[in-house]
Amino acid sequence: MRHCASVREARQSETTALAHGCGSLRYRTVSTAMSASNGKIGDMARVSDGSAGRSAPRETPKTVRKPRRQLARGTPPDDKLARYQAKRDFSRTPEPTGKTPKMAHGRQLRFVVQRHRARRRHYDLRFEMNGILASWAVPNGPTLDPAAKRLAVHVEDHPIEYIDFEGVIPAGEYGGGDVIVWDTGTWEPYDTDDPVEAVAAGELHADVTGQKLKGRLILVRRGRGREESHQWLLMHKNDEYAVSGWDAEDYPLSVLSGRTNEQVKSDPDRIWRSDLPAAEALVELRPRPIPGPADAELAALDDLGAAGTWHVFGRELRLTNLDKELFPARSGEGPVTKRELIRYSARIAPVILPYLAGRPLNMHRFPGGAAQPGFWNKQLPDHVPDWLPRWHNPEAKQGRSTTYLVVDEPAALVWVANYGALEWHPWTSRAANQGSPTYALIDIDPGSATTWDDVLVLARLHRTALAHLDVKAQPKVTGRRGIQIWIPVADGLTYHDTRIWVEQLSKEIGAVVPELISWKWDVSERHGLARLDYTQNVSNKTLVAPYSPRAAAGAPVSAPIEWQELDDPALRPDGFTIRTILDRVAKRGDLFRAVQGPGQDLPPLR
Ligand SMILES: [Mn+2]
Repeated sequence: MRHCASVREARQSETTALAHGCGSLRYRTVSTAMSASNGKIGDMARVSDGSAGRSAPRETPKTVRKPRRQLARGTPPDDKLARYQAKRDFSRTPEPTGKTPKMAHGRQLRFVVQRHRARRRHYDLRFEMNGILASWAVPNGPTLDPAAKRLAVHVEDHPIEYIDFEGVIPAGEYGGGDVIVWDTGTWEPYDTDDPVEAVAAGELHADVTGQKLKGRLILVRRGRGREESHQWLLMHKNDEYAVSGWDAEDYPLSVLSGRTNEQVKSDPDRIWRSDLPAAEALVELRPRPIPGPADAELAALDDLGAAGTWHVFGRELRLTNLDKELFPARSGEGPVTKRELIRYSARIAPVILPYLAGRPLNMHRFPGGAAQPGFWNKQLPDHVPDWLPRWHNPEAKQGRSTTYLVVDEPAALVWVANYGALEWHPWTSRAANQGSPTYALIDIDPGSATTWDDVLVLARLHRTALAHLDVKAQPKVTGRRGIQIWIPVADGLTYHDTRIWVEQLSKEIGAVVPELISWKWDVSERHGLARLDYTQNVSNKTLVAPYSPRAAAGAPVSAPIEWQELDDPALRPDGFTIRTILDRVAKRGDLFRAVQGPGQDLPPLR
């Protein structure tokens, strides 16, 4: 075992210096690791200093040279940025347009801090400059504490594609471990127009505007004149943003997802293949989250009169009756207006879209508000905006709905809210494969005599059974009186398969508590008992989407819960509303995300 004394080794990579505690890994420089990967990440290294020789294995640590202004060869960073931006285009979210001279392509420069757990936990502080990410690994994390001096190991420049990476790097690859975006925002170099030069000279002052970090960070290479040194100190100026004793470990959640490293590790959205070229390294395991509406867009909605045109998510929507009270008040609260519903639809869109995209939507409309009777609207009318995504059902029978709305983009959900659809019911199957459900549905449907405690008993029995069967499933309260459980199922199962399986499970559970359950179809024959409604597992039958409002006083929502919340005496089936659920999502993430995960074969029940 060698020690970490040499700068060379500290410099090799974050993997060796930090993740592997400097001793256990065979000698392996970043550049050899990169060149071993087809030399293609070497492109990134070349970009970092404009030198052509960087893709070759290096025996010595990076010598900091004065960078060339022109890149001799390799992929120009402009192209990389363009590719990156092209990848983001689908979200239709306009980028902020800064006007300062220190911008990349009309944008302000970005920075990111990634909390990275490899062999050892550390924080990677990265500043966008000259098309790459200049990077430091900070074992104890950046701080707002003006008295603190943090060791910051200057590591290889990273490709710009990495700037919003959150996920897992496979074990055995460079940086293997889990990564969250711990903080991100914009930055400006202070007292220089040439941050690359400042880094080369060993001192960078950066004014950062992140969600956690604010104010001026100061990075200084240790030992002036020792250009070989990769050990820097990171400090925070004693400015208006300084906070004594501030510790990064007290703020462990991702600013992207609200998740911890542990949560990301156990259920990642993305993988970064360090062994592939930067442009190919990102492997999306789930659809990429869509950015929510900008503050300015929300303010514009607030500023509209009773009707008007709202520009949001890159679309133009004609909104009407914005001050109409759609949901009666709950005690102690005001009624919920249509404007508030529309605002909610825009803000929840990034969270709910994975459950709606690609699926025909049955809309439960209440144009007169939740206090009036509603009706189902499946057929999309002809007079709607051309851009609304839709699906024509090739198997529609005579006289049935032929054209369905498909909420493939967030603006479509805003349209739905403006259309008076208070409840959103996506199909269990995707339009592209309408015979194959992606979920099996369990619907604990309380009768008039069923108490909330009875519902909880039934839900806990399902929890026990599903855990015993090793079937991954997620519960949600309905926003009315019940609980539903969604089970992601493997491709190729039919509605017949899911219906039979859920029926068998329901019958087994019902046999444990026969006093709570009726199997009668007719409500009048159920004597107020609950029903376990496996018949929802059929084409064009739907359950309300997670996060959908319900047409009831106070605008309750169908809220995903964790299994252990079934034991929480404070849990209520309609306890979350469009006024409270966004805070819950911000704090705890999307608790229904397991349903988006890989489907399962349903095990035999007997
Ligand atoms: Mn790292």
